[in-house]
Parts: sequence; C-alpha cells; structure tokens
Amino acid sequence: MPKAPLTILLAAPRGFCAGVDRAIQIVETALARFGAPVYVRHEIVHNRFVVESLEAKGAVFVDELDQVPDGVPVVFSAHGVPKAVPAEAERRGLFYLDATCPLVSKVHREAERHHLDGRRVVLIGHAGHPEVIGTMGQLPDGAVLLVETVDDVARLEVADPDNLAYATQTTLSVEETAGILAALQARFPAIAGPRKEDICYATTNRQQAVKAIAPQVDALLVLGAPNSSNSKRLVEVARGAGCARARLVQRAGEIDWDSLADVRRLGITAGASAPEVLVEEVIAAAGEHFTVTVEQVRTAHEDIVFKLPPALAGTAAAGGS
Ligand code: 10E
Ligand code: SF4
Repeated sequence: MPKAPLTILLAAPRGFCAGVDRAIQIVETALARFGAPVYVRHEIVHNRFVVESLEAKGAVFVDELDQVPDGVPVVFSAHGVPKAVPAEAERRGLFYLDATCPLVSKVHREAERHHLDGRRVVLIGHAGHPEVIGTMGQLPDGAVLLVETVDDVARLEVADPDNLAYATQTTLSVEETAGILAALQARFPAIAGPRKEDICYATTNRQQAVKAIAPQVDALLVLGAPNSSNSKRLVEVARGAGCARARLVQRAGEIDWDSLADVRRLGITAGASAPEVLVEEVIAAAGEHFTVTVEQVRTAHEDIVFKLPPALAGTAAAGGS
C-alpha cells in the first residue's frame, strides 16, 4: 500500500539557544581540559539525551554540591544557582565553573539591584523550578515574593506598595506573563521593572515560530523534556494558537504513529534544550509511515553567541556543540 502524504512544517528558530550551547560547551571543554570526572550540579540543561551524551564523556551529574567529592571540578547548570551554592563551593575550596546563562545572570543582578535600592522584589515564575530557586536565592530568605498566576497577584500582601519591583523567569509564556504583569501594574502602579519582562530572546522567538505554524497543522510535536519549562510553554502556546493536538515528546520512539494516521500536516519544533539530532530522528521516523515533505517556516534569525567563562576562554573542546 502506498504511504499517505505528510507535510511537516518545521518551526524556526527551534532547539538550542545560545545559553544552552554555552553550557554544554563548558562541560565539554572542562572534560577536555581537566579530564574525567567533571561533576555537574543538576542536569546541565533539561534534556536526557544531552545529559547521557555528556555522561558517556565522563561527566557526573548530581543534585547537590555535597555529592561532589573534594578536588574535582564542578559545573553549575545553565538555570542558575542560589548564592549559597558558589559560597559553599568556595568554602570547600572547590574549583567551579558557572554555566548559568548570561541572560539568567542578568535577572539575578536586576533582583539584587532592586533589593539594594530598598524595593521588595516580586518574581513571576514557576515554584520549584531551578531557575526560580536560583533567582530567589540571590536575595536573603523571604525577600522575594513569588507569583505564578493573576490570582496570586490579587492575594499578594505587601507592606509598602510604593517600593516594589518585579522580575521574571526567562522561559515563561509571553502572553500569559503579559496578563500577570498587567495585573501587577494595575494593583501596584509604582512597581519598577524591566521595560517588558525578562523572557529571553530564545523563548520569545520559539513561541513566535510555533504560533505561526500551529494554526496550519493537524498536530504538532514539541521535542523536549517534561521538566523543561520553555518546552512545556511551546506546547501550551501551540494549543492556544489553534492546534489542540500539540504534545511534548522526548524521542521519536515514544510517538504513536497510529494515532497520527489521519494527520496530513504535522508541525515540529524543539525546546531550547533539545538537540537538532532529535528533530532529525522524528523526521526519519515519520518517513517510515508517510511520504514526507518538509517545509521550514522561519519567523526570526538568531546569531547570538555567548563567550565561555574566563577560566575556559580560548580552550573550546574540539568538536564541541
Ligand atoms: O526548564 P527550562 O526551560 O528553564 O530549561 P531547559 O534546560 O529546558 O532550557 C534551557 C533554559 C534555561 C537554562 C533557562 N533559562
Ligand atoms: Fe539563556 Fe534563554 Fe537559553 Fe535560558 S532559554 S539558557 S535564558 S538563552
């Protein structure tokens, strides 16, 4: 029986952002320079394939610093860490490399500046996410108020409404955050903050690209991990833009092609932590079930590259991603 036709609309930009690229390069370069093992606190980025590829090269992933033995280098993940983490590494005399994305560090510095200027900081973000833990951990315990929803804004209790500032997680939904921010500004007109929010260029561009393809496809796959905030937001944005059959997949192997048998136009994108090879794997798997035509839909060009930390500058690992 001839295979049914399938047009794949490939969102662009998709996949790795500059912060993820840099974080992976930091681990690879540290391995090349210092040899295995290089310890990494938390998944360097939220992707099993990336983590396992680095494990195969000698990286050891742990949840907390107390699992790192003395005398080995340790890398902090791209999501950022509370101030207590480098402080503890220094106390123990550990050599550490901070792979926090520079755009996350920028939010850390903003929060710090507001605190020093005497403003109470309201952070818009998802409770328990490592980036949120890291940003809250730039200030003393209890100094940051976290809001996740418009309802949280209504429930906020602040002693001095004229001395407030806000900051956000970098991977939020642009639209949802605009709603939360509007509620904050309506309730606290004097609130200080960035010009818009702290959602980064990569998050914004990937959401914009998914919005462009979602109304044109019968189903949409987002390559990404269940703990990847930016990837999960892409599924929500696709659903909000008219593709009810949008879902997150980690690898081609989990796709139930029978359930997609009626699909003639399939959207594909990838979160900022999902490597392109996983997109290629899905397209190849689709080719086993359909006669595939691939069309790329590009809504933005990206050329941002972040430098490695000074301790590794000029020593990029050969073949680094
Ligand atoms: O869960 P997140 O989207 O924050 O992380 P990720 O590892 O999936 O993607 C990279 C994004 C980072 C490091 C947060 N700015
Ligand atoms: Fe940096 Fe944005 Fe990538 Fe996060 S998603 S690592 S903030 S570029």
